Amino acid sequence: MDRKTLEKAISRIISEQPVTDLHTHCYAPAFGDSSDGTGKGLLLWGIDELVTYHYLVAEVYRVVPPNELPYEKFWAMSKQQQADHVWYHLFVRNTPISEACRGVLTTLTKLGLDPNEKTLEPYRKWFAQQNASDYIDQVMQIANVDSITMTNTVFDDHERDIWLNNQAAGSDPRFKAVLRIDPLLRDWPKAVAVMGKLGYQVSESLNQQTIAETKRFLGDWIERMKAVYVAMSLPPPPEFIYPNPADPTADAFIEKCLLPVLAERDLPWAMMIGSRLRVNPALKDAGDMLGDADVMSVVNLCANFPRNRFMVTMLSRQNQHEFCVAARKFANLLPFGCWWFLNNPSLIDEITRMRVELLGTSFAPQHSDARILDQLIYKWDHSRKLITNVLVDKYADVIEAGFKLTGEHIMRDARLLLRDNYRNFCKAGYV
Ligand code: HDL
Ligand code: ZN
Repeated sequence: MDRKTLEKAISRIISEQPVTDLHTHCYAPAFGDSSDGTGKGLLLWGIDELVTYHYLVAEVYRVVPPNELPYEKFWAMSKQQQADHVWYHLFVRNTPISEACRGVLTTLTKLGLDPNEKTLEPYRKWFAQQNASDYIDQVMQIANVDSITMTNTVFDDHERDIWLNNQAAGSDPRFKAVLRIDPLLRDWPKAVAVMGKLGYQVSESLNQQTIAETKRFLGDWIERMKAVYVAMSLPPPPEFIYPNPADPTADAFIEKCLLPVLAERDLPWAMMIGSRLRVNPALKDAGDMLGDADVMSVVNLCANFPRNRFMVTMLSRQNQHEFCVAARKFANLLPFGCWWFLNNPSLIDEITRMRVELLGTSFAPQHSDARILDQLIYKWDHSRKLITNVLVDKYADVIEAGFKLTGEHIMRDARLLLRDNYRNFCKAGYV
């Protein structure tokens, strides 16, 4: 097979393979949406949300610094005014060449719109004619996504109330739920207070009763959400290491509460490690930073808890090689995605190449991390192209080594990489 034929075959197969998006911040319409006028809808979509994505807020503050536009003034603007500010400064006054800007261009183009408008009005007119649920179908079809995995933050009062009061919350077949529980390791006192408010007999000391009641809390919410996995975003050391002699409560929570509940229910723990939150609090969600994770902490967990499964992504480029080698040692470790600040072409290419060379096809190369529904379109368009480029080179290498590659091989690998490695690792959630 000559290289041109190979490239065309791989590109077609990768674009035709539906992807199961294993980590997003998108929500089903039952959670309310940004067009419903309440200002509390959790499903964000449309041009004003797309253009005020927190990545773009960070970037617009690089060209219009806070001494020109104080943060509080920006946050006091309406969503439309914020979007107009971002559009002018990042897409008109400057070239929209960053990955987050390029993403908006790709999304608009694939929706059949011209991304060269000088104002957002033409886009607002188009989006005003869409409705949330139909638009979800349209976006999933363009992005070729067969299932969207949510991030359901049980410690967020507004979202928790929706789960407790709205039967429809978990019923949209296009979405799967994930129990997201960061405070249980990042802010134990807050987690105890919330569980106590919900009627669980817990205290800050992790005694037998607190262990039992915390396990009941986890079980109840896994059940209520039909969670396909349980997730946490975790800080770099010294805050998160395992074991952590400086924080016996954290170790006890992991060993006596979380991992036993997950093993009983045969669900993975998704650990997203390296997020250093709010280094610039005035930027809100745009104010987070990264730090190197401690890979040996993941090794210790995989080795000490062979009945548990760990889906892991690390935020620092520095961790990626050691992390890949760790995955070679433990079948209960599934590396996934090029997360957040790694979700850029140069790094996706480097990391995916490294993973294929060390892990073959036994990993999940990407998730979208989409916060705004429309982003599914660009995040998957860009990543499919990058995964294709890596596979073209790697398949060409094995053909040169004498392997007789066929279309069936490529289709099998595409299905594993974009869908089944993740679904098979979750098991129960995708039977
Ligand atoms: O904690 C997470 O899941 C991260 O993905 C954060 O939501 C982050 O702010 C983000 O949106 N990354 O893309
Ligand atoms: Zn995320």
